Amino acid sequence: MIKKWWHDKVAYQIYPKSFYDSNGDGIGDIPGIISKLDYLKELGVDILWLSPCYRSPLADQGYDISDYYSIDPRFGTMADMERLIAEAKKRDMYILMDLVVNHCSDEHEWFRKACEDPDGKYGHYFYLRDKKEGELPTNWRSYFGGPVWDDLPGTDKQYLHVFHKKQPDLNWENPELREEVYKNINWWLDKGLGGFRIDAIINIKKALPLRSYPADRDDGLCSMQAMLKEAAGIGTFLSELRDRTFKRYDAFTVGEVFNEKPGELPDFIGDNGYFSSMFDFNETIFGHSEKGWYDASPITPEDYKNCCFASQEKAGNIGFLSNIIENHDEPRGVSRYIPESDRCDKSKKLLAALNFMLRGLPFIYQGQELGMENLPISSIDEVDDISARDEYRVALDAGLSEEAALKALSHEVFWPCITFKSRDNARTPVQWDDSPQAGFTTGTPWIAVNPNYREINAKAETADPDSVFHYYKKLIALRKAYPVIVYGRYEPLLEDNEELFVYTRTLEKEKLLVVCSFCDHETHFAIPAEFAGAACLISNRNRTYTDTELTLEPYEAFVLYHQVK
Ligand code: TEU
Ligand code: CA
Repeated sequence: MIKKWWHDKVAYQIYPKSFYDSNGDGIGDIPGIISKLDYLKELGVDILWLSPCYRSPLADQGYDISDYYSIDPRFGTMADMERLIAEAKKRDMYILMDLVVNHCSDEHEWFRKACEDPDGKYGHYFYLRDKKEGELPTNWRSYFGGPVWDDLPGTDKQYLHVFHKKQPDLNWENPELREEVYKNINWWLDKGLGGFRIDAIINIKKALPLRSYPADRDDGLCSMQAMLKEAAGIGTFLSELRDRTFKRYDAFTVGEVFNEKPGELPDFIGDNGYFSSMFDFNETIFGHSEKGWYDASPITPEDYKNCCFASQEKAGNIGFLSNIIENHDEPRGVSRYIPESDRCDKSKKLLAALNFMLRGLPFIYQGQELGMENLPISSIDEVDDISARDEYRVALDAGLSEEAALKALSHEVFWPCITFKSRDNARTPVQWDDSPQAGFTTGTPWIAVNPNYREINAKAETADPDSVFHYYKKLIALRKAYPVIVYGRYEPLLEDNEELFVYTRTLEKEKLLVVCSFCDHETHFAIPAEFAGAACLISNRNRTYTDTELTLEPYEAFVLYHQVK
């Protein structure tokens, strides 16, 4: 593997709307991010990915862009963005923007012009088909529910949107559209961006000619997966994208790639891959059901371990996956992977350690470093997320009562998690201190603050050396100090053990042993002979590891290190 500048870095995702509000309008903004750069520097992160803050009607919270060249006034100005890039650079930090180019907003000028003249230049920027009474061009189901086709206003045509109807898909088959995309990317890279996180990218390649597939639910529609499985040739688009943009700047890119085809990993993240890295979603998609969220199976610690190990095997020495515990689309990891009765600083630290020591690039989602948790809700009316609201309706349509639907979407079946699987969970404001609205805003926040902010907040945790914050800080510092954490070969131990999550990392003479007791009771573990007397780099308990026969507490996690002589 060729060494890259970003290999030993740690990335941090900012969801601007909920990060920090500098002007009291209840919406987080770029000046707010700038004012917290020193906090992020203290934590030790290097790469900051900002979810979209371009001009947008915010129908999908900014993932619907109406102007790729401007900042939405709710988030600030272009001058603020330039200042953020410069202030980050001063602190040796890199800014990534979110590249959302599978679709734009229906309020983008391209789409407006396509409505005015569907047969003209801009009509070819989208997928348009003649409208036929009682028949859709294809029977695909949008990711957010319902058919992917809607009427193109003022015309006798329909347009394709695989996400929300305010997110029309861009036609990547059109070279003119691709040129527009490259021009915009380079314009941003010229401003000094470190790179991009690349949204929903697998969807840019459609199997042509567009056609219907067998229905998989009573609505007569089929999941997008049917078409995506058949779509070949995305590599032609992605290598052109890389060569015309990122590669020329040595930019860092991380792809949101859900289902690359078997054997394609080297093309995506190998030495000359389309992207620097791509997210590992193995744990987050576990238990997924084509019927809908209500039918998903919960994940056990053993499943979790198997998912992690499978990804480590898959990536091997090919490249770096980006490891996440949560993001803006997922529930908080500590609420999803740890039962409520066991959710505490110790178990939160275990989750952090087992992720950080894996091979790959660690990504922290804002507030994760504080151990932020899901938002309790009592009714669907409290949910903002369009995707969760749709999934709730899918559950009702499948015959569940309102109460059963809420429960089914809360994963209560297996673990007593009383929170709803909504994208809102991760989108509640960052908890800065114990003042009203968690210090996020002096006004009324756009989405409710989690009521637990009096206990869980940055002010308290930065002051407490035993906090989850300080544990993350230490994990980050270790990555910078020990190349074995970055480059070491991964090897699983005790694979069939349901309670222990154990693996080693090896880089020439350096060796790391990661031991996590992922269960709610005491366990026993014998330290392998070669690690006898090894140094403990980090632990979530105040004890030593000099004995070889150990009794571990529930959720105990530690990392041993030694150099072979
Ligand atoms: O998500 C892509 C995606 O595939 C989503 O369907 C994701 O699985 C779902 O949101 C989980 O609930 C990206 C962004 O991360 C998401 O926030 C956007 O809504 C979406 O693209 C459209 O741009
Ligand atoms: Ca604001």
